[in-house]
Amino acid sequence: MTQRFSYQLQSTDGQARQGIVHTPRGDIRTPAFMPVGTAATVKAMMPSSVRETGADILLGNTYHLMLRPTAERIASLGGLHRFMNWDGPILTDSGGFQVMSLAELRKLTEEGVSFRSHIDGSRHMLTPERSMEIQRLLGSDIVMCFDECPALPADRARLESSMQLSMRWAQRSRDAFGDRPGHALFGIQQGGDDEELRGQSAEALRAIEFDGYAVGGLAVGEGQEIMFRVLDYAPAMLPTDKPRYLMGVGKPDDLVGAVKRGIDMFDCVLPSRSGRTGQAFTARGVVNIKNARHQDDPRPLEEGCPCPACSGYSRAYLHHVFRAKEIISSMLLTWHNLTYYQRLMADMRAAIAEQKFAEFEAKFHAGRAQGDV
Ligand code: PRF
Ligand code: ZN
Repeated sequence: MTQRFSYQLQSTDGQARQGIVHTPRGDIRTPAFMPVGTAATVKAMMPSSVRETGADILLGNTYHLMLRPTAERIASLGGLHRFMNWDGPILTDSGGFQVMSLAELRKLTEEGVSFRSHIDGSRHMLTPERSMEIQRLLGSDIVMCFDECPALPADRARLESSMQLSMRWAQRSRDAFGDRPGHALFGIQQGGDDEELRGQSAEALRAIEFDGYAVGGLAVGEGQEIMFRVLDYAPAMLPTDKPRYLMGVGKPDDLVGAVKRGIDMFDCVLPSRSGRTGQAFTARGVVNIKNARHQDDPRPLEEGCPCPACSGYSRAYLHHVFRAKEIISSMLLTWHNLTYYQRLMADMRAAIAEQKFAEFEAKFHAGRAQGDV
């Protein structure tokens, strides 16, 4: 039986929304945080462990996987789910954003973007059609449109022509994706920090019709204040009966502010990357485990956290293995950070369901104000 992809809105509190995205590979409880599995792995974690942190869905990257080991190789080995041993839903980003931040000798035309690999210098071309083909070969459950994302600040002319190109590419993505029951295609709103352009972009995407809508083009240098100012109007321009995904965000307080403004899905490398650089997220703020003040501390990283780092080890141990560059340091801190992020999302879902998001938010900020973590 092919279950169709659908979004069920269950409750709202102000602009905040709580619901479920149904997919043939399982439900995604929203607001949802998607750990990043760029190279067919969430670094330092087994897929079963990622699942234990509470993740319902992972993110994969077209750009990295097309270069190594290639989409065709993954397809011939049974697709990305089987390849990386994750049987839940996978969302894949479309590649354009990563080309612009990672690849060399990039050339952008109406057709698409040509570039040289950051791995071996080989030449490649990504177009909306090729991006859809790669994401199909990977077996992605949620496919993202091929788009272009300018860094901020950018002048209006640049934002306008870039947004219009992304909307033409959105139509080409839709045409190339075709009809694939059980698989979803998300449009990506662009327009930078310009309300009128955000409106035009939303209108263009709604006319094409997608299974979900992303807010792209944020967290690209503008800072939280401007990002929140855009999120005060951008999500409401998108359909209420489809999931809304804020791409590449963010810090815990970004997630809370974005959920408050109507966002349902997030992805970010921060919890996993920080786990490898010795930064741990807690309800009272960030703990730098490399700091010498932890070297004799018998307390857990975070009291009450159910993760293996907190239930089995002291801060002194975590400090030691980080300093000694032991592999378990990355494993334990990543596990903790992903657990922290998933508990944050679960707490927000519960607060929205009980119409207590304002209370949740006050408590969230009060915990961080205590400091001294
Ligand atoms: N577009 C795509 N991927 C993205 C972004 C975008 O605008 C961002 C912006 N924060 C992160 N990842 N396709
Ligand atoms: Zn923990």
